[in-house]
Amino acid sequence: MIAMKFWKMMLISSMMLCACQSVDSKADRQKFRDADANRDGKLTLNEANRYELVRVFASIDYDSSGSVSWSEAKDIDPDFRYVKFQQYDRNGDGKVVFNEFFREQVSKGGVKLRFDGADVDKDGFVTLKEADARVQFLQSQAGEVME
Ligand SMILES: [Ca+2]
Ligand SMILES: [Ca+2]
Ligand SMILES: [Ca+2]
Repeated sequence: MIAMKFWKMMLISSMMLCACQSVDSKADRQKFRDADANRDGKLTLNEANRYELVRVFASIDYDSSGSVSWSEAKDIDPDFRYVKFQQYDRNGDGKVVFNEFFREQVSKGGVKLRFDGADVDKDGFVTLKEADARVQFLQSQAGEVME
């Protein structure tokens, strides 16, 4: 198993605002539609957080039990501290359920930085057009890095 830093999962996960892994803009558009929960053609930070964090959570919850145990967290990041796990586990039952994970991540900003980066006109929404532009920008950056 690949050891990944717990908090880096956020950066690695492939959302349309990231596009680090994906160079398929069709797939990115599908992700945008999936993330747009109320189908109004634009994403709020809350929609972006929910969409991305559901995926991150699912990738940490290896046995698909609906919660992340201490051993699952430890598998992903051997350096992950128990005190941090306790921060996530608000009710102290030894399991981190999605709502606990979500609250903790959002309290740290969630995907806010990337969201703000994509929200070019700063109206609090990321439109498909803005998401497309962001993907193209990131692809051009990735191209430069590879040269
Ligand atoms: Ca689990
Ligand atoms: Ca718990
Ligand atoms: Ca906008």
